[in-house]
Amino acid sequence: MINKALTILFLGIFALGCKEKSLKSEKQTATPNIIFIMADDHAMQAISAYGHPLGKLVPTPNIDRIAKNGALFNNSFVTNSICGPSRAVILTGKHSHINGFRQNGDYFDGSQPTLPKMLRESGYQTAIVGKWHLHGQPQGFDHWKIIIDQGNYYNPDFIENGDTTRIKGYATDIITNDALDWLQYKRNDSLPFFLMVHHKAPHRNWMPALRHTNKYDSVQFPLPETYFPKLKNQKAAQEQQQTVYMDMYEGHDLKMTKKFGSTELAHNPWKTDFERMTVEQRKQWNEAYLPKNNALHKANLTGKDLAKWKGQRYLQEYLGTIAAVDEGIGRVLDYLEESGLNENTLVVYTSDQGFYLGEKGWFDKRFMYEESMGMPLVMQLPGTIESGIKINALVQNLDFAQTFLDFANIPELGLNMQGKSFKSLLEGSMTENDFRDIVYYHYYDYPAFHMVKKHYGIRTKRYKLMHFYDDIDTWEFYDLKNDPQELYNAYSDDKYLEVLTEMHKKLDSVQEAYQITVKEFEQAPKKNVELAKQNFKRLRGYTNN
Ligand code: SGN
Ligand code: CA
Repeated sequence: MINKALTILFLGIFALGCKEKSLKSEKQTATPNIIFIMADDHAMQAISAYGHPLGKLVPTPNIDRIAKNGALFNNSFVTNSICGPSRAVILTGKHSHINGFRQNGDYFDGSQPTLPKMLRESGYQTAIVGKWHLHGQPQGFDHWKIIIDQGNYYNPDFIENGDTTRIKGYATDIITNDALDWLQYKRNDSLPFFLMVHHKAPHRNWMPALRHTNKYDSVQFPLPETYFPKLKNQKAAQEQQQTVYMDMYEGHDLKMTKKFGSTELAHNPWKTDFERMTVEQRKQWNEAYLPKNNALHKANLTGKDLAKWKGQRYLQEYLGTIAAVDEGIGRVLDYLEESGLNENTLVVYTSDQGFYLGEKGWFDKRFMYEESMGMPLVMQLPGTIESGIKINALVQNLDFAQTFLDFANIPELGLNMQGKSFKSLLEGSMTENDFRDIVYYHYYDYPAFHMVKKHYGIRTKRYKLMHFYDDIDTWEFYDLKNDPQELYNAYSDDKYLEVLTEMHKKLDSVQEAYQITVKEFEQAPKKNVELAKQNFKRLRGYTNN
């Protein structure tokens, strides 16, 4: 009798669950929903769909799934390769000097018009979960739950509508859970939605989930040919402080320990997530790292061998951290497919900028060189975007807002923005050559971490012109066809005189079109160079000099 009652109850609950699901799948809206998933510092080289040898070694099946279902962009670029500024450009569709957020630490003026506000006013439900990094509270969102500043990987604090709570678990998983929770239970399913899912991962100091801490221990990664570069005529590149074997903190970043048998980290100037971990989490972490760190102590590496080892450890940590991002994307895609939402949802995956995985010996971003100016970008919308297409047109994060407004059938709201909708490229109604032939870039965050000097420049399909204007006043010019690794600064090469003259003209006209005035170069607050240098001390280690 009791058994029968339980069975009926169970079937009832099951039926209710199914009913809710089928109800949701019936509610398709005329304008597509938009899910914008963005990681922090995810390099294209680390995504298998891009075909780079590294990506092929450590597949990202779920990001690739989006590329297979839809489009992969080969030439997607950031306007200013640093976190907060990239996010501000995405929200406003305006360059940093217009939206006012030029460098990390600036304050985002949330009262200005933004993409989420426009979508919301036009009937979309809007939400953001994860990294914000613009200071101040998000505006224009019906729901927001964000990590504080850079946040933490383990047991991070989240602010939800003003209240701060520490949530036990791993940041990437929590952010994925929050996104799914909002999609499944919290949104009003009679409205189209715009959901931004902003992962913290794989930002420095690259802490993989406990289930992934040993994932790549036995993989031998190919280090880039340029891992030990001999740089010439590239003054800013020669003076940066983001070289893996010179500038990474051995404890904090590489999780190296002080001595054999110890779990105490080597150089570790800041608080780590270890202090936030539970006893059990810490135990599992130590079990994963102690044997591999002991092996390093035993090997007693020095010089170039140690530098190479650091490159391997960096990639193990970085790629291990990405594994959970890819799994999370898989969970979101599965839910969309199961619920039927898939048919009418534009799914976007990107990163706030690119990243160096040992090219030129580096980590981090900031430079206008290809690895950090490039952004991975894949998008799917069944029925609208043909599956498996590759787009080579020059697009930028500056274009996202207008593209999404276009998909939402309100392109007129983007009239004051500075990008261009690339919806027609996705639909196949515009050819690449008709889209755009120059992109503009401007980086301001100097002096700061990694000491990359301020610069601006333009990139066409083949050439790149850069000006480090503030400190060293140096020009660089690259022919990307003949020198894809950007090692030969051809600015003084007579062979390019004609092209260079053209490039200078283009640069002037682009700066004029984007309303960049001479005053702009004095705008960014001048910080104290000496102080910044002191804050970022170089470490011992292998040097190229
Ligand atoms: C932190 C990092 C830097 C990084 C900046 C900006 N150091 O300061 O390496 O360049 O963030 O990154 S860390 O050891 O504290 O992580 S950004 O993606 O937020 O712009
Ligand atoms: Ca970033």
